[in-house]
Amino acid sequence: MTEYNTLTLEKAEGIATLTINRPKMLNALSQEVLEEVSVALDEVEKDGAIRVLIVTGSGTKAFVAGADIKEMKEKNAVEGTIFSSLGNAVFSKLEQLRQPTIAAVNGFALGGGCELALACDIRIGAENAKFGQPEVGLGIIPGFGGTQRLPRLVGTGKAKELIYTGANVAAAEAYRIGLLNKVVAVEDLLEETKAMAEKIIKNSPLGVEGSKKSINQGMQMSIQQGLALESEVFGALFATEDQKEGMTAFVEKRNAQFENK
Ligand code: CO8
Repeated sequence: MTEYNTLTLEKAEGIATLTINRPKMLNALSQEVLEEVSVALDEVEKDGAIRVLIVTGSGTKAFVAGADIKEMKEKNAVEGTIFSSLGNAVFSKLEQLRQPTIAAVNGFALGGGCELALACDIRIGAENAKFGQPEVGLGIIPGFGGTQRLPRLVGTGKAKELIYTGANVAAAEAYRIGLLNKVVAVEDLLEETKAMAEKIIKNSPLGVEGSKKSINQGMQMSIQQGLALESEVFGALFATEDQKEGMTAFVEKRNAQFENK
């Protein structure tokens, strides 16, 4: 198993939990963190026993308080572009991971932290969650996908307001605008996130992964192309044993036993 310096990767009962682990720096994303997240994602992608990935931050104060400003401070234009490209490559890998992903947002999710949560499929926030894209206050713009994923999630007007003002959004408002799927008590965050993961795990892995592929790729296409993709993914599943099992179990009034084939 790979050893990580800046994160932990735990696996239990089909769920992998990736925890960014730099609590003294509020889990800020350095180059090393991004490189280790990339390796951890490869590990999860390849692990046939893992059905859902949870992404969170250590401690209760911060999910991730952004890219590491101290490390970024002296970068020049070329280095800035390289750092942004690294973050975008890693977060795209996360977005396209085979398995569904849930961000468990504990405390501050600012800048690159908000962008990390945006690259996950689903976001559950503790009552102390706070989202924001404060980059314009630092003389930069969001550089790990915020200008692209935030407007796609909450709409262009709201995304522009959040990015231009750099204002923080508390959990209840984040839920209202669709940035959070659910808000839970601080002490229940991981338990509630695991409960959602367990609901997903009860369904056919091929069905869940096919849905993710169809939604993610379809969002990049015209609706007609997206519908054609949906029909293709839908049809391919009729060649699987899990489709036979799922429908037979319904007719026989029993729970399906999916085998991921
Ligand atoms: N980077 C580096 N260190 C950080 C960061 C950060 N993003 N956030 C917090 N820390 C450090 C603090 O410096 C402090 O360290 P020290 O004890 O050595 O002084 C420690 O963490 C604790 O933080 P605070 O003392 O500041 O804690 P407070 O409770 O007073 O405040 C806040 C908490 C409000 C979260 C505050 O820490 C803060 O504002 N942090 C920065 C938030 C921010 O601006 N994030 C956006 C960063 S930019 C970004 O993410 C761009 C992404 C795209 C990059 C593109 C590349 C070109």
